[in-house]
Amino acid sequence: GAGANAGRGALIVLEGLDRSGKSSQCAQLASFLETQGVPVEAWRFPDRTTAMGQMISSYLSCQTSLDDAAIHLLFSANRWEKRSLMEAKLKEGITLVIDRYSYSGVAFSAAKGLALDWCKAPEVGLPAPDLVLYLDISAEMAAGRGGYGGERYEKLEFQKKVKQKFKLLKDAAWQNVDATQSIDSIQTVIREESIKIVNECNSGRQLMQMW
Ligand code: 2DT
Ligand code: MG
Repeated sequence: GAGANAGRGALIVLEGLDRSGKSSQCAQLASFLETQGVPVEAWRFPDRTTAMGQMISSYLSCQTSLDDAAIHLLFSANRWEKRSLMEAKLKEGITLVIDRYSYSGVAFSAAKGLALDWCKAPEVGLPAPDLVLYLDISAEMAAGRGGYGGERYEKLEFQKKVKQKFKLLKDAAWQNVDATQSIDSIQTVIREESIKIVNECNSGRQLMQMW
C-alpha cells in the first residue's frame, strides 16, 4: 500500500541444507508478513518455471548431465533473468522472501570442488539480500528427518561438504538461526528479524549488490 509503506521492500533470503526447514519457514513467514500488512511475495531459486529453470530441473532429477561449471553458470543465469523483476518489486514496496539464493549457488558448486572465488564471480552485481537467515543444522540431523527425494545433491556425504562451504559465506546480512529448535521457535526468531529489516528498508535502507 501507499502512505505508511511508501519505502522499498526488503530482500529476505532463507538458506540452509536440504531438509533444514527452509520451505515451510518461508511460507509461514510470507503469510505472517501479509497479516502484518506488509506487501510480500514468496520466491524460490532455482526458479524451475523458466526455460533455464527447466534445464536445471532436468539436471537435478538426473535426467541430463552437465559440466559442473556449466550448471553453475546456469543457476546463476536463472537469478540474473529475474534481476530486473526483483528490483522492480522491491522498488514498488514489495518484500521478497526467497528460498535459496547465491549462497546455495556457491556452496553447492564449491562442494563439488570448484574454486570458491570462481563460483562467486557470476553473482557479483545481483541485488544483495538485506537479511540472510541461515537455518543451521548438521547434515546428519537434516538427513535423519527423512524425506530426501531422489535429487542429485540429496546425499549425506555431499550435504556435509555443502555445510562446510556455507560457513565460508557469512557476510554482513547473514544471521544464523538454530534450526534444531521447534518449528514455532524458529518461526518466532525469523519473524522478529524480518520485521526489523522490513522496517529498515521501508525507511530508506539502501539496496546493496552482491558481494
Ligand atoms: P531445491 O531443493 O530448493 O529446489 O534446490 N542449488 C540451488 C544449486 O546448486 N545452485 C543454486 O544456485 C541454487 C539456488 C540446491 C534444488 C537444489 O539445487 C541446489 C538444491
Ligand atoms: Mg531439494
